[in-house]
Amino acid sequence: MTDSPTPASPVVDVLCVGAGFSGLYAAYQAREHGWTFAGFEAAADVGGTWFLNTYPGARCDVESVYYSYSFSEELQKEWTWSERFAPQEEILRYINHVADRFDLRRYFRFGTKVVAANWLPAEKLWEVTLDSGATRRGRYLLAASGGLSTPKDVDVPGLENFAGLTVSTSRWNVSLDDLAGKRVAVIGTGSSGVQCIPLIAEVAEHLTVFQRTANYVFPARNRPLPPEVVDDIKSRYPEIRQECRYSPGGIPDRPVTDRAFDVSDEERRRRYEAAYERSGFLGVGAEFADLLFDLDANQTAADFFRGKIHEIVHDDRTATLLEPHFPLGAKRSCFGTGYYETFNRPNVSLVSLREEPITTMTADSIVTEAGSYEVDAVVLAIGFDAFTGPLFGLNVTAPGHGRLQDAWRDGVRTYLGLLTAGFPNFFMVAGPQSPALASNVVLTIEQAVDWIAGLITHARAEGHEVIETTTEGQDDWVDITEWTVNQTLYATTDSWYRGSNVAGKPSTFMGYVGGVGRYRRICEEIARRGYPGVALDSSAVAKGIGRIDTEVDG
Ligand code: NA7
Repeated sequence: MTDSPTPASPVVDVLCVGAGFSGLYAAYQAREHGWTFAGFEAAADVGGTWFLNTYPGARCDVESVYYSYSFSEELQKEWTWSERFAPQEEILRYINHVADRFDLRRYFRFGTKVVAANWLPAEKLWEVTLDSGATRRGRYLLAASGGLSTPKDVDVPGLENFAGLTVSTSRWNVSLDDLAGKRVAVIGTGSSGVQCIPLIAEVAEHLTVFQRTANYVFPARNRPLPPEVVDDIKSRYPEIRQECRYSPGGIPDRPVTDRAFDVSDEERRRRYEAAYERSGFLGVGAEFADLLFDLDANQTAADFFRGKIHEIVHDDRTATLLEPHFPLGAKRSCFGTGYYETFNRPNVSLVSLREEPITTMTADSIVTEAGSYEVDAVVLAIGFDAFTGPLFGLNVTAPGHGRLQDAWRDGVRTYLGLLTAGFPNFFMVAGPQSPALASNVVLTIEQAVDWIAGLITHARAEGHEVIETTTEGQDDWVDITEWTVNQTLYATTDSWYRGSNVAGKPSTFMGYVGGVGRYRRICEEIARRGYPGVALDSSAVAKGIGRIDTEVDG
């Protein structure tokens, strides 16, 4: 494997965008397969989302012992996570450790943005254009650009009038001290807002939280990991990882078969209390088998949760405004530390943008339909242009199909979330319509890279240069993802899962929610059958995917 172009061999096997969890593992696998690899990363170093999201309190919501690579037994033995949910700094340290441990940094050029990618049909090559104007060519193009890496365009009215400090959680470039003693506004109450709000409240003179949609914020119950727990997990890692790979969410499952109304009100309440104490993705929202499928069942969990807010928050009106009003779990729940308790502080107030939308801002205030709030600093925690934002930013273009954003004008269309019709030899790692959004994404990334490497190996072994999905194969996968999500309450709720957080974005559900294990079995079966729905040099074993078991893993 070579790490940089030479005049004699300018074409690499794999061109890759991004040096986060996906890109690093892709570089590792490329080397294992003996393929040349050239990676490009816009940021100054490895880490992807964990390099950029450095806001106070940034922390993963998947437990650290699972949110980590499983490909190397030595790596999982030697790395020790310190807390149940790892903070951003520790995850970034881990990613740096992996890059050094496996000597992967050398395959990437940092501070280098890919601004265009063009398929050259005659040469059967991709050519990427870098922000320097230079170009590179390669046989396969891998988008390892992440799902939540492109911030949503700022759509807060009048922000350009504001003269104070403005900072975004997704591009944090100040210190908490810069907010000390100031009147601070936080706009947005998704995971990012929920994590930074309690810490900002501790230093601000006054914090005003501007909430549009109240979310479910479970107590994370983060804690240090005792050495004996870590030792036990390390001694069983291979079996734990195997269980995760075939689980619904990519973390060890806690199977339940009974439904919410199978038990008495008292029993249900007792079970929710225990689940609330346990917390995590296998907490209240996973306590009964029908909670994500049946609105009435879900309502019992949502009611329980709303009661908890009122137990914590002293002011009744504030507690009522904090109540979420969509099915629990239908968009990603948040896990916070002291979130609702923060609203009991005398220096914190809540503004509901449902009651009083922002109309504009002045040099020193946020003006709503009901009044004006003087602030010195505004923290934007307004989220991301999920999945398609990073992909469209690459301006991936294939003759006859235009740019990816043209091909997906009416919505995302993929084959397994990994390929898309009309764009040969182009692969997405943990892309839209993969299980990425509803999974422990590190596992999903490993599985995607492994499957793509398997397909490339298969094609090369058969002497084929061009790999693409058929339209029929892609249509089948889109049908499967839509059928799957329509079984669930995910289909009922607006969120970045559906693209509804970005104005004008077509509403397509961005993930496959049938379960990580189910998806893996589907991918394995497709590979075993010789890749139906994939054409190699224009010939396919079957144009469509064919019959496949698509039940939803609960
Ligand atoms: P999210 O979850 O998309 O949250 C963004 C929040 O910002 C959410 O409360 C939005 O309200 C709010 N928002 C967005 N635009 C505006 C405007 N213009 N005015 C007021 N409020 C606004 O992003 P996060 O970064 O918190 O989390 C993303 C993922 O990262 C998370 O799911 C985890 O997987 C990790 P809305 O709900 O749209 O009404």
